[in-house]
Amino acid sequence: MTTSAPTPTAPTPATTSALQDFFELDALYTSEERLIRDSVREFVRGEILPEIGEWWQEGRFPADLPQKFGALGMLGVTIPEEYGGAGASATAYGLLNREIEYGDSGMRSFVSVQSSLVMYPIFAYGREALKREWLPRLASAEAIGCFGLTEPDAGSDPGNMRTRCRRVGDEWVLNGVKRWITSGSTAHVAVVWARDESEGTVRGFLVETDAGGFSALDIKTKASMRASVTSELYLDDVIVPEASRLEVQGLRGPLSCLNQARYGIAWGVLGAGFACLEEAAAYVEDRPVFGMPLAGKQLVQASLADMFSDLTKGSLLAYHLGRLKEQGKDTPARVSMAKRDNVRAALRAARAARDLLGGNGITTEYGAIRHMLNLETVSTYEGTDTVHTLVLGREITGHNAF
Ligand code: TGC
Ligand code: FAD
Repeated sequence: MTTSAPTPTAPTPATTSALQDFFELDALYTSEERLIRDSVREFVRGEILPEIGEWWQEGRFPADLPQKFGALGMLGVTIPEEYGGAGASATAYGLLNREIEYGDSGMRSFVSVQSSLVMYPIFAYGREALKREWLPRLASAEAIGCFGLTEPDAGSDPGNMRTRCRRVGDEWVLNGVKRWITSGSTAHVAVVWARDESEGTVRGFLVETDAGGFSALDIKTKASMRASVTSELYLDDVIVPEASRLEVQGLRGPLSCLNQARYGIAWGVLGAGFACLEEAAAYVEDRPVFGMPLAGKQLVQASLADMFSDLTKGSLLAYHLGRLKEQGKDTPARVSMAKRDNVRAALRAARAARDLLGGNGITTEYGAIRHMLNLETVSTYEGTDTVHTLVLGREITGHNAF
């Protein structure tokens, strides 16, 4: 009897995990990283996907979601266990973001802000008592946080902020307006960045939102990120104790927080992109056109192939950046490249999927247009596409072209 090479199996449509893991990254994750990913995946499939179209149409972020995220251990996953976090790796945080954004970018926004923009600065720059008081409550979502950097006239250029702080004895007085603040009106605490009136430097504060003179108003006219709370914050002679001042000075403070959140976004958007690719691949298989499934048409396959390649390359980039981050090598320019290019890849995938779904693609019964519109925000926040392009330009040339 002669032996022969194994017969190749007939081509079948790729399964979910095959599409998302074409280069076998799965084998490189630790068992803890896989566990975190799988538990978030199950939660998103069971609790987010069946409802998200309706929440998005209604412009609603359900009030009980934060506690569910907290109970699952999704908030502040990289913060040490003694402060209520899971002490998990940067890669675990990335995978978590990818899974939650498979559901919706607004859900990931909540997690990003709570973890990277509120818990991280408290952990990195807060005094011990502040960490002990707030981090466990933020991890369980007993307390919700927001991050106030952007202002009506200072977005890409936060150095132009108008919000001011003034020291009076053992307290600080804050005045100003912050705009486009995720979770603003639902937050119990706000990380607020303000310029010191006497020293000129930028300082950060943890402001309790029930303090006198603090108020928040939601922005209701969004055609993007509809299942996410976005607010304007008003600070009118708000008094903050010195103990709630973060121990960092200059723009380095807020920008170091953005470096954490942008890293998470570089992973997160892959979830939205893969959701679009999978939806489009399933749809074209079932959709008859000119006597055959759309899936049999060359131009349709070309569109799917571009999405697949873009998202796979983005996955390799995110994975490698995660391992670099675990060694402290997540330089701002590396993070800028990953944020910019992975958002571009996800947006291209969402637009292509929207197109392949034809008329059905404009309804929220499918995910493509919701992801596409959400990703327009993701392209703008945490540094616009242009800001990250100029960061990379500066890295190459040494010239600051902002
Ligand atoms: P520049 O002179 O370059 O830097 C000032 C200081 O900051 C340091 N630095 C960073 N540190 C850590 N991470 C980064 N990514 C950093 N980028 C800069 C820098 O080393 C320097 O430190 P030092 O100690 O020498 O003083 O500052 P610049 O004024 O020229 O501005 C540079 C620019 C344009 C890149 C920066 O302003 C910028 O990133 N602008 C975009 C602003 C932005 O991204 N805003 C986001 C607001 S938050 C948000 O969108 C949340 S969305 C939440 C959600 O729902 O998910
Ligand atoms: P601008 O800075 O005015 O930019 C307008 C245009 O000019 C853009 O195309 C930009 O790329 C371009 N541009 C800017 N500079 C240059 C240049 N030098 N050369 C060429 N072109 C340039 N902020 C927070 O602080 N906390 C939050 O929680 C938060 N959440 C958000 C949630 C949502 C839904 C949105 C939409 C925004 C959120 N933001 C938040 C604000 C976000 O970070 C800003 O919108 C973003 O940084 C851009 O600022 P801007 O809107 O003022 O636009």
